[in-house]
Amino acid sequence: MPPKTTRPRRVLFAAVAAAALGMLGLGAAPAAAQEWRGWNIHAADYPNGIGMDAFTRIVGERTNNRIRMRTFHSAQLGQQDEAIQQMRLGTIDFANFNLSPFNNLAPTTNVVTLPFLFRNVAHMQAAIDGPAGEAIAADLEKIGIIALSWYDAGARSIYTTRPVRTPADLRGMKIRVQTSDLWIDLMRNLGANPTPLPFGEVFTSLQSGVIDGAENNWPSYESTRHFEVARFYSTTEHSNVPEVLAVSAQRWGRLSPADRTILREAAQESARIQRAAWAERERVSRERVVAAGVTVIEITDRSPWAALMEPVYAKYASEARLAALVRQIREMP
Ligand code: BDP
Repeated sequence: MPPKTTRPRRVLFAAVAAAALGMLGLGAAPAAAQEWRGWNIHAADYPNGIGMDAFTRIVGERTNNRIRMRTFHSAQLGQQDEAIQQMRLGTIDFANFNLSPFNNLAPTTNVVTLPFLFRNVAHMQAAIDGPAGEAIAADLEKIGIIALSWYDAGARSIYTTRPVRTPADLRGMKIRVQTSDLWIDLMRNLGANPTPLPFGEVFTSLQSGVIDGAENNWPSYESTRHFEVARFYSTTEHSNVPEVLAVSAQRWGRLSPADRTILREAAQESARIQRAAWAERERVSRERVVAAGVTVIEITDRSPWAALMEPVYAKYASEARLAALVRQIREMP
């Protein structure tokens, strides 16, 4: 009979070997079903929630529910900056993020946040589905986030409690921005007083007068009911920053190549669904806020606004790699 100690040691060795193979992504997928937790800042019926629910459904179907995903909508797992930290730690497994809160962490995300860079949605999509997306995915991977596909987020415009027609009207107004240095400088150069705040605090801050306005696309302006307090929407369309559907590198590292392919393909399909839902919701949201009596101030000449953005480009896009990417995006047909 072998000594009693042999067996546990062999079991231990097998467990270590399996873990090592798993870490290398070489082992077979574990038999036990995995439960993945997903983060979404928006409500389930927002285009991004629709896209994420499609993603989790497709992954479940194609893995016979070996990978079971659940999205916690409406920021149930916290605000965006905390969620990014949780993704990096692996306590949140997947998420949809706007790229601006990565500005201070992943340099190339600054490029797609830059004001007045994209000519239109098609230009933004071509950039993010092409060179910009590649560069950003590489940067995000360095901080433990694996980009799988890109969502639309339309054009962002300024909305306020008093009418704003020119940058001069913004002078001294407290305008909420996302937590990003670029956004702070962007708003400061437009003449406003930038106030970084989490998305979930904007409504009460508008109500209590802590801020005089914010900036966002039509669907966010409408779905958050900010339009009930900030009644003037000026179509500055100053930024077209896209969004990412991403997975934590912690999870990704343990997936088999076949499962990675399933997730990538599901994410691409989810982006197509999100983009279609986005185009429709932009139209519907605009109609809803207009019907609710919002004053839309059409900014037809954006050149006085764009002219003020020179220092933002100088500060955030002058490093050779970033400047080259800006040039490449501008030269896209
Ligand atoms: C919305 C984005 C969301 C951001 C939010 C914001 O979809 O991810 O958190 O803007 O301004 O358009 O914070």
